[in-house]
Parts: sequence; structure tokens; C-alpha cells
Amino acid sequence: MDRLTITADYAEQPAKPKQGSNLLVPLIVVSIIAIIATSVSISLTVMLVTNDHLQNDDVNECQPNSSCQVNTMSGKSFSIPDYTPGLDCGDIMDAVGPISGVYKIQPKGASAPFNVYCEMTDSGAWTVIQRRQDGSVSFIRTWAAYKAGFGNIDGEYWIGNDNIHYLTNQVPYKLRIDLEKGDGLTAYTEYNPFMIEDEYNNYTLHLGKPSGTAGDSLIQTFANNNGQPFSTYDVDNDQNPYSCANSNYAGWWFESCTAGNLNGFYYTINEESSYQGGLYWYSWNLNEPLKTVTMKIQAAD
Ligand SMILES: *[C@@H]1O[C@H](CO)[C@@H](O)[C@H](O)[C@H]1NC(C)=O
Ligand SMILES: *[C@@H]1O[C@H](CO)[C@@H](O)[C@H](O)[C@H]1NC(C)=O
Ligand SMILES: [Ca+2]
Repeated sequence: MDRLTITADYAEQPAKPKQGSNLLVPLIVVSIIAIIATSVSISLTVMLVTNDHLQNDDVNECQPNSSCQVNTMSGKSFSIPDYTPGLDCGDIMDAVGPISGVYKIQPKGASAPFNVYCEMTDSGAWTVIQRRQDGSVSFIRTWAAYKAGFGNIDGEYWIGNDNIHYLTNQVPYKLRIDLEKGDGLTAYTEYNPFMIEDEYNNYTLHLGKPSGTAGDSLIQTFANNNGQPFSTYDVDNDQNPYSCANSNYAGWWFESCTAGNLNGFYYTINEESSYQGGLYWYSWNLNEPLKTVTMKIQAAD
């Protein structure tokens, strides 16, 4: 609970998550560190060299109306016949069938198509806006990075606040949050509807009624994130005298601060720590670190 009433500034945080803030160090210094410090963990090295843009290099680009390969997370490839970028993954599933993978979409308002992971399930097509699974991508990022999106589209990523705004302002959408603990247990929470405002209005969050098995950690547990603007470590829009983004190592719709931090620091399960600023969903797993998290959206019924 102490993370909900922050009393320490960023400079006083425990050492472990602060390593992620080395992203701020100039690339040349980072490179030297990466070369010299051969004992540094693989995940940390990956974090240090990850830049602030979505990485699509390892995914075949699907151009409008041309055949292309779609690489799925299971490593299989499918040949996809002609299709045009959809407004979301629902359009893609209508066009190519229930084949999960990376596709191009272009929601209303977006100036160009962009890649996204589409999860095609029995409950329809889901457009994945965020995924955490191994800590390979740092989520300690600037306002500009959260605006544009970052990470690897077939791994960990944030699709970008502008893109989430474009998507959720086309028609009413719902949000589904899938959670997995270290022991493999899973649960989910849905908010219906789900919408965020534009950058001018600081991507203010609007959540409807919660449902599902993981409970509600964003509206009625300790803090109310509903109606809050987005905050990052360089833009503090929260209701706390200090910076929730700093103390939680995340960009998020903090109030003062949150009981559900899905963009926090990725702790491995056996890591000794207080899990300060970790990935957690209090209504299901208290402060214990989560193993995988997916945030995905779908047009509401
Ligand atoms: C793709 O094909 C569809 C159907 O033939 C057509 O309406 C659309 O304009 C094409 N898009 C592009 C970018 O060529
Ligand atoms: C958005 O956040 C900025 C920076 O904190 C602030 O100056 C501005 O007033 C906010 N905009 C709105 C519409 O509240
Ligand atoms: Ca503040």
C-alpha cells in the first residue's frame, strides 16, 4: 500500500528499477557500458539499447492489397492474401479469418497505417495495445515515447497514446486486461466502454463498468484512475504532491497513484525486492509481480 501514498522522490528509489532509467544516458555511454560490463544481464542490455520507437524490423510488412507473410508469436508463418489495412483487428479478421498475427491497421484519424498484433479468439478479434511478458523492453519512457508507441510489435510494446485515442474514438470500444501470475494462474478484467481523449486533453482515461475474474483495480481500489490524465516521468499530471510516474516506473493514468500498474517495472518472479513500482493488479494479486499482461481492445457489442 505504501506505493499508493508516495513519500519519496525518484532519486531515493531502490537501485534495481533505477537501472531502467539509464535509458536517459546518451547512447554512446550506454554502448560503452554494454561492452565493458559483460556481466550485465541480457535483459538489462536489451533494455539499454532499445530506442523510443516501435520496432517492426523483424516483422514482414504487409502492404495494402499485396500478399505477405504474417509471423505469429508461436513462430509459424501464414501467407495472407490481399487485404487493405483495417480500422482495427475486427476488420482484419473479417478479411483474412481467425489467424492471429501482426497486421497493419489504420484507424480513423491516423495519418498512416501501423503494425499491431491481432489476437483472433472465440470472443472475436482483439487489437493488442500493450503486452508485457519478459521485461525485454523498458516502460520507463518519456511523454513523447508513450505518445508514439515503443517496443517490439511481436513482443513487449505500447501501441502509442495517439493510436489508442484514434482506435477508441471510432466507435465505442471495450478494454480487456489479461493477467498471468508466476504460477501460471490467469484472470481477466474488462471495462466497457473504454476510451481515451486526445493529446490536448492529456489522453484522459474513461472507463465503464468492470467485469471479469481479476476484479477492478482502476476505479474503486484505493485510487480512482477513471477520469485521470496520462502522466510520465517528464510530464506530471497526477494528483500526488510527488510524481507517481517516477515512483511507479511507468507512464499511466495515475491519480495518487494507482492499485493497478500494468506499465511498471518487470520483476522476475524470484527476484528479491519489495516489488517497488512493479507490475501489479491489486484486486487480484496484491503487490506480487505479474508474469504476463496483455491489454487489448474490441468494438463493444
Ligand atoms: C485494395 O483493394 C480494394 C478492393 O479491390 C480497393 O477498394 C482498394 O482501393 C485497394 N486499396 C489500395 C490501397 O490499393
Ligand atoms: C495537460 O497537461 C499539461 C502539462 O501538465 C498542462 O499544462 C495542461 O493544462 C493539461 N491540459 C489540459 C487540457 O488539462
Ligand atoms: Ca504530482
